[in-house]
Formats: sequence, structure tokens, C-alpha cells
Amino acid sequence: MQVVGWNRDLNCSFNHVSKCPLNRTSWEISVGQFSCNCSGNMLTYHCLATEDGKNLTEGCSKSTLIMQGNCPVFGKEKEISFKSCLSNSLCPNSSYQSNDVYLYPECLNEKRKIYPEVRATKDEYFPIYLIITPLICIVLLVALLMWFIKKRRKRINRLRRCIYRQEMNATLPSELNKIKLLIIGPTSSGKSSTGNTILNKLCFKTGISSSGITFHCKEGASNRFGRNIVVLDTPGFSNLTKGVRRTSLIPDFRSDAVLLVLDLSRFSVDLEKDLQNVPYIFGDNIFDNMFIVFTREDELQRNCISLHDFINTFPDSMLALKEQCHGRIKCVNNLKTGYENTAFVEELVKEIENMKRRNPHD
Ligand SMILES: Nc1nc2c(ncn2[C@@H]2O[C@H](COP(=O)(O)OP(=O)(O)O)[C@@H](O)[C@H]2O)c(=O)[nH]1
Ligand SMILES: [Mg+2]
Repeated sequence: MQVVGWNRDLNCSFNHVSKCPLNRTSWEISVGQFSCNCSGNMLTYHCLATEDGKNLTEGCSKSTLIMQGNCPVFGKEKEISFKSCLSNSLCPNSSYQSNDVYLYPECLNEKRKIYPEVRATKDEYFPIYLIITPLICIVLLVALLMWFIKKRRKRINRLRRCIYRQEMNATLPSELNKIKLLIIGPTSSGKSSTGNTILNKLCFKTGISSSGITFHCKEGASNRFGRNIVVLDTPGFSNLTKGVRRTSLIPDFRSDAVLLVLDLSRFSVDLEKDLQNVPYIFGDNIFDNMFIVFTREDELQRNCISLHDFINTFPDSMLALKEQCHGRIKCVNNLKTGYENTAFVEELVKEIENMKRRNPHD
């Protein structure tokens, strides 16, 4: 850039404008409107780009000869300088006076295309920080939220464990608080697992075997919710000799409730036959205080089916059984451990106690 005009000491005003006049008529109107009688010097109206290319400025200065291919600009001290017009054929193609610049709109282009070095200022690039800053904020927010949720979940689990421990440490109840449960059902339906869930300890051996794992009745007890819960686990139907009555197979065990444990993923003709034999093996009154407990609730959840929807698919024989049990049907996931199954056991205990209250002589 070369300084070609100088008006540092002249007390004239300069205004930034959004547009410069681009033809003779409007230029002359601006000349008439803009007073250039500064400090007694006869100066000429100019409307030029500033040296940094950022603004268009109106002001008064001495008219200066600008050489071909250049555009006049206002320097930092409002002196007239020039910059090369690198654009194209629309650039000045001969020498001219700086106050005739309106003849070359390329020099007054609002987008400053005339000055590649000015055009390259960072303000004219897309402001990447406008994307990066909110992005960083979002990532930080998500991380904070996840940290908060994790912390909360930990606290809830700690609380649950605490409640669970308190429940476990409850003082041993008297005989009056005893609840006796008899567990029956087909082989491998999950009887022993359900017994363990109720007692909240590995009391009965579990596993898969076509002939069954449990061949003898086994009793287990545990203190839960301030009650002394006693469970009698029995062999599967296939290991109970048909034609032999309960009394000879199962020790004298006056249960408060019978849990008929069925695997909800296994409904077969064999099961229907087994169920028909239930009153013969266990006695005609077996249904009076019976709960049907379906294991593998996890399978229902995996298939997004509610217990209610599942019950709606029951065959007639099961509907009849449901009626006999007065609709007492429950569902359990024995894969859950400890306090995760607290709700199931607590609900079962409450329902058994309600049932006992309604039938005090049973
Ligand atoms: N996925 C799943 N498997 C279960 C559930 N309950 C029991 N089982 C499994 O079923 C199999 C038989 O269980 P078990 O309690 O020995 O049956 P039992 O012969 O009736 O005493 C075992 O492998 C258990 O792990 C349950 O709720 N969900
Ligand atoms: Mg078993």
C-alpha cells in the first residue's frame, strides 16, 4: 500500500456508510449533502473503502490521481492510499481521479472482492467456533448428566442394600409369625429355585436334568420381613409315584400356602395330565390355599408380554385351575438375586397373610 493523499490535520468528519454512490448523479447528490469546507481547505467528497476492506467511508480529501488497475482507499489516518484491484476486467483500465471512483464499482464493492488480502481476513470465513463451542458444551452436559445418574443409581442401590440388610437382621419372630410354604410342580419347573428366592439363600439344589435334581423333600427356613418362613421343597411330579397319596410321600407339613410352580415357557399335554393328578397325590383340598407361581418372568420381559396378556392365552384346563386357585397367580424371575426379588417375596407373604386372615381355620 502506498500513501498518495494526506489529510491527517484536517478537521473533517468521516462516516461509515453501507453503500457508496455508484453513478455520477447519486455521487453528485452526496457531494451536495456532504460539506467539505474543512479548515478552509477546498477538499473533495469521497466515498471509499477503508484500507482494511471492512467498511465503506464517506469523507473529504484532496482528489488524487489513481493509476490504472488500482482503487483508492482511506488509510488509518483517513489519508488516501490505493490498493490494487485484482479482480477482473471491471477494474479501472486507465488512470483516474480518486473522486471519480464511482466509475469503477469493483472498487466500492460491498463484498470487497477487489482485495484478496482483505478478503482473507478471518471474519469472512465461516466461524467454526460457533459449531465447536456448543458441541463442547453439549458433550460436557451429557457427561455431567451421566455422572449424576450413575451417582444417583449407586445411592439407590446402597439404600436398597441397607433396607435389605435391616430386613435380614430383624429379630426372629415367634411361632405366630411363622409362614409355612409347600412347593410342588413338574420336574425342572423352577421349584427349588423359587424356594431359594423366597428364603433368599441357596438352600435347595437346582439345575437342569430330565430326571430331576430333587428326589427327596427338603425343608429350609429363613427370617424375612420379621416372619419365620419355612419352605418344603418337593421332587417334581415325575418323581412322585402316582397312585401313592401325599401322606406317604411328603412329611406331615401343615402348610399355610401351597405354591404350584410352573415354567411359563413349557405348557404341554403332559403338564395337563400331571395337573389332573395333583388332587389325587396331594389331597382334594390342595387348591384351597394354592398360588400358581410362574417362573421365568425374564422370558416374558424379553418378549415384552405382561402377565395379564400371558394369562389371556391360557388353555381351558389352565383357566379352570386359575378358578380353583381363586385367581392367585404370581410370576417370578429366579435369576434375580437378593434384594432384587424383595418385592415378589414381600407381596407373596402379604397375600398369604391376608388369605390366612380370611380363612382362620385352615
Ligand atoms: N431363566 C430362568 N431360569 C430359571 C428360573 N427359575 C429356574 N430356572 C432354571 O430352571 C432350571 C430348573 O430349576 P430348578 O429349580 O432346579 O427346578 P426344579 O426341578 O423344579 O426344582 C435351573 O437351571 C434354573 O436355573 C427363572 O425364573 N428364569
Ligand atoms: Mg428341585
